Amino acid sequence: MTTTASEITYRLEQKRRVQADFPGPKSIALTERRKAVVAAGVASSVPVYVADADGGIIHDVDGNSFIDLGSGIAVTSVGASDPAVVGAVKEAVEHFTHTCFMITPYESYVALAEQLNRLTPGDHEKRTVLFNSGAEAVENAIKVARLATGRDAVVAFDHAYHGRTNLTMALTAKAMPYKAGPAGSFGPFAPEVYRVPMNYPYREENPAITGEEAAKRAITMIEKQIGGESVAAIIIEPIQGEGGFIVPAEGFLPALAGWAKEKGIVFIADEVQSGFCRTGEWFAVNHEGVVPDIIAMAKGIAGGMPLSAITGRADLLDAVHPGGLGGTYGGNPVACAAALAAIGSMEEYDLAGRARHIEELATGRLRELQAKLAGAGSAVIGDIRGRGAMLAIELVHAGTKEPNPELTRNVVAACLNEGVIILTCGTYGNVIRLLPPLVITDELLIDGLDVLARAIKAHA
Ligand code: PLZ
Repeated sequence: MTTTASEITYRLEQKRRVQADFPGPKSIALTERRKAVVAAGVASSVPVYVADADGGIIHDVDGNSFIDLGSGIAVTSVGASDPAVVGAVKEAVEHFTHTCFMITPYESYVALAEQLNRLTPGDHEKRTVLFNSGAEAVENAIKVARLATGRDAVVAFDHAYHGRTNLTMALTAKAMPYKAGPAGSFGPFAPEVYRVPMNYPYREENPAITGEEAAKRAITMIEKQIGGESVAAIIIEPIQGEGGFIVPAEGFLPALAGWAKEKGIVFIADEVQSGFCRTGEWFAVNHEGVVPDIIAMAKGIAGGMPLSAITGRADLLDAVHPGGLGGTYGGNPVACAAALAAIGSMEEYDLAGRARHIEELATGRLRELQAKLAGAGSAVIGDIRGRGAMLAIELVHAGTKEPNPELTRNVVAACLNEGVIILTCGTYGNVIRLLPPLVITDELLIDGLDVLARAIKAHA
């Protein structure tokens, strides 16, 4: 099994190097240009502009190099310029950039559907449809579930994130910034969306609640407030992403999926963030042997090229009439070629194994830090959780469970100053998330984690 990235070759030197005064002049000039033309609603968390990226490193236009612990939000699992992906893209683009699969189809779409049907959990007959973004995949999973069941209601969870389009905003739990802001709301939102409690072990009122009990709590609410026979779909992120890398207790997902099956409800796993080796398995549901009826995928699927997919039970997907699903760009041939190559790299380098190695390496250090801080009377690390290379640290006010978003912001800023890009998440804005490219070297990861540890100690 591959547990080091030593077989992977890198184009850029895998080293962090930042000047004291970044952003440099080129990035500052680009920020000025941008202000005049790009809408303010699109914000960037790092004030530098990218020139190049490879492995675990991002170079900016002024010659700084940063350790990437975010992968462009869990996208560049195989790196941002994996030679196999780059080669496949070049090869594809020299032949045709687009023809539209709904008009003149091509092989790479079919080949990718074969791969996704093979890799997704379950050995039942499956069908796949390709799209462009995570939100589009989620929307289409719900379209299919509603048409196939003839039911309207869709159940989503507390802390859920499913996208920024109208239906996916409705499915998303957090108002600011996704659904509303100081200037108003993006609503009205899509109807027939219901929200039930998630199992958030760290923040459960009864910390002893089991996964089964937490599932029962959600199921009872669905039965009382909607009625099981009115529900088309239950959609859930097996590990919640934007909501805080929340891993439900063992038994929660299987109990929900089992009940959905009994009631003829389509169980949709939104694996947009957790899929494609990120959690140490091809999909996060695999950790508990859960087989979703439909699985929504994007992000890590195509080495950075925009592509998303739904794969699910053939009887559900084929219930939709010809012409009922599609889109101009869905399954673009260049993106399909990239996905086939990215999947090839994941297999060749055993990136699921690599994700498990990252978990081992990182959680050991983080737990040590947690204990050290607690011993010194500043227990600000409330929780360390996650699977594989989808790991989180929940920061609190010392000795309490009160969220500490200020500390979180300070730590992220301190890391950036040292040349380490770290993302946050969480309903309360107090979760540091680690999503390194799976091809990151141990040395670079350790360097990044050391910077993070120093930042937490300094600001705790
Ligand atoms: N489902 C589980 O994580 C995207 C978005 C961040 P798109 N998450 C990052 C932001 O501020 O926009 C995501 C996800 C899950 C769906 C989506 C949506 O995927 O490709 O961004 O549409």
